[in-house]
Amino acid sequence: MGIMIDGVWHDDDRAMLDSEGRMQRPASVFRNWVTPDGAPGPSGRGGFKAEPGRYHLVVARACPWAHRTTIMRALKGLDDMVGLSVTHWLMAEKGWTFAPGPGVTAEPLIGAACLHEIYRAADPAYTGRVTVPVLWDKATATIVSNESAEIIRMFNSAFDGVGAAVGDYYPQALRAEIDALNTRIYETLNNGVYRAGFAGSQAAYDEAIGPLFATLDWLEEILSRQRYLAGDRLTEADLRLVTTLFRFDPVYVGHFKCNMKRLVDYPALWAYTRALYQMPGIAATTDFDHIKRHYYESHRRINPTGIVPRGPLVDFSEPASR
Ligand SMILES: N[C@@H](CCC(=O)N[C@@H](CS)C(=O)NCC(=O)O)C(=O)O
Repeated sequence: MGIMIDGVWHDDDRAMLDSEGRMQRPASVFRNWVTPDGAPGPSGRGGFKAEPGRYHLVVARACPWAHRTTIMRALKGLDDMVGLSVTHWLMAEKGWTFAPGPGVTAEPLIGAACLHEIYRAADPAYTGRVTVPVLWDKATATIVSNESAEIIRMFNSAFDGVGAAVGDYYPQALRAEIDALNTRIYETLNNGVYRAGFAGSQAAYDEAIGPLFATLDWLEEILSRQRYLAGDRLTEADLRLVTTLFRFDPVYVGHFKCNMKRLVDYPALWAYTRALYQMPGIAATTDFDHIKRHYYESHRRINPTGIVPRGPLVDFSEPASR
């Protein structure tokens, strides 16, 4: 892990820990929005009109935040409209790179070898973390957004007038419910696995692990009586949850010490996860090889040998009758 200061990359392995050993995730910096007519969105500045071929998404297949954006891109039929580059799975001294490897796609925008070059191209004085996902605007050669929660909202509706697939995953009538689900799931689970895994003290780990499994128990209860989190309709809340669930048994149980139970021990959650995995377009966005190798090979502070375990033997294509 590294950080960029005034447009210069520093290979600084300082973990994002506070004085009590708690991981802190800094807020994303580029917060503009693509909108149907280029008007400003809820944050940032305007000028980013939805146009086929204008935008390009940079992701790491390993990253659960980036994974939300590729799932939404697939569900909304944006594959031909928004380009895609995939980084190498290893995040080491140069941060995310485009070093050749299976499943890596080179970056056609500025010919960058490393993701930090794209941040510097967007802002020569950029200071902050260099994270995926990144939504790049080819017309103005800048980053529109590096916040996954907002990129999926743009994809959900901004391109509807220029040929996106039908489907609203953030319907007006369910927004309050989706927002409430997102808040608890983000704090205790999406980010909770990182808070447990990167904890630098027993107290910080203990603080994360209880609420994490309480949320899984709560979700199991919800999903044993209804198909999706907000009822019978697939919403953004499901897409945000499932990228963490895909990684749970392959990575978080072992690497992040989230091992009070496995996902397969939750019958409803496990069937729900498989059902989502098997929806058209979703499996193709999921690369378990990148996922496992990224976490186990990159985080040397918590896995100094870089050894990638062979298991677990879980089968996401096992039929899911729900
Ligand atoms: N809030 C961001 C978080 C993105 C994020 O933290 N991505 C991780 C990968 S899973 C990353 O690129 N980390 C690199 C770093 O922090 O140096 C979002 O949801 O888009």
